[in-house]
Amino acid sequence: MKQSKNSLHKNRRPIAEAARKQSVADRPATQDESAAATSHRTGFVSIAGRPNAGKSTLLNALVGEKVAITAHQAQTTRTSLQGVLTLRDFQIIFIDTPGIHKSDTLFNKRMMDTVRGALQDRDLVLYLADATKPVREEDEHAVSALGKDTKALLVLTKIDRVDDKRVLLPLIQRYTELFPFADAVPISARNGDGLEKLRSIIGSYLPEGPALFPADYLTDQPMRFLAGEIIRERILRATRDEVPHATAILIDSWEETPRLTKIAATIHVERDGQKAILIGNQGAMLKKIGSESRIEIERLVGTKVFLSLFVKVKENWREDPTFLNAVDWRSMVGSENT
Ligand SMILES: Nc1nc2c(ncn2[C@@H]2O[C@H](COP(=O)(O)OP(=O)(O)OP(=O)(O)O)[C@@H](O)[C@H]2O)c(=O)[nH]1
Ligand SMILES: [Mg+2]
Repeated sequence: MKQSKNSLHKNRRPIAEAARKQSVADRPATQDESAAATSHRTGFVSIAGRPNAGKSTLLNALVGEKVAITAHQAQTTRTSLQGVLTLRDFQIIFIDTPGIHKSDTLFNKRMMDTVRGALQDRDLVLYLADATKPVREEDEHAVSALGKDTKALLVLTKIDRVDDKRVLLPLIQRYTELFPFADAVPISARNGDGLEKLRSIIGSYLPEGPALFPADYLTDQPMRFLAGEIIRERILRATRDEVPHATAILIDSWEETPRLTKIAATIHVERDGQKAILIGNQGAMLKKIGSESRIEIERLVGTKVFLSLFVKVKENWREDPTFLNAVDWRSMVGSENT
């Protein structure tokens, strides 16, 4: 990473500023830019794999900023999201995706639809597999999500936890029997091993073309989404078992003034017991989640933040099409009937 561990800024500019530039980014390149771009490469690269493989951690390491939340629980990422890496000779638009698993709830089925969409029409797919784990049936199932015409690299993750590197070759061979991967790269997003090599291999697969986004553009995620995800990450880290999976955050209101951002959000859970856990003894848990989230959101938006959190039980929301349809997962906003 180029900057400090807690950095939420690119070139010392808040993500907020970069995100607001989105409309500028959508403009077509001018003739001058196109002419100057003969050796420049730009492409879309999706990051896929089983839950917990290290996809979001790799995305953050590749772009050098935290654009996606991560956690030791499976199924942390719930929708596809962008992280853009701009270097002198190329721009890579990475798309992080939810982990591929056999979906049980309606909510999970929709997550898998998102993955399928994110794997189509890409210049390259990085298929991530945890190098500390043997290949199982779930891995075969996940690899089968790659379309037969997909150009994909196998990325073996977490090699900082593999003492005997001789296990990597048989793993690569096994995965290559499942899919004709164009190349295989062992990496550790934690200590940076293999990332430089990965970046340059990715670069070689990108088509020539001008940059699509300004150099400081980082992500397509709206502020509300980023704030909602920060709250969810705090919950993922503070709770266990079913609570993280049963949690959905919706931003109820967002008021900005130059020095203060007032945010109200509702944490939906499925049962009374989960609500009690989230509120905690005399409200201690909710207070902790609220204050930790507020500090991180303040870094994100660049103003003081006043954050109000509410907890609400919405029974079985993961199976409830009305609730799922009413929520826009990209902006974390629900309609009245949520
Ligand atoms: N030791 C080590 N741990 C890692 C590495 N990369 C990721 N992890 C850990 O693996 C866990 C899962 O990481 P994520 O990046 O959230 O995994 P993911 O594939 O995005 O997971 P989902 O969003 O649930 O599909 C976290 O606890 C990370 O800290 C790595 O290179 N080394
Ligand atoms: Mg993830």
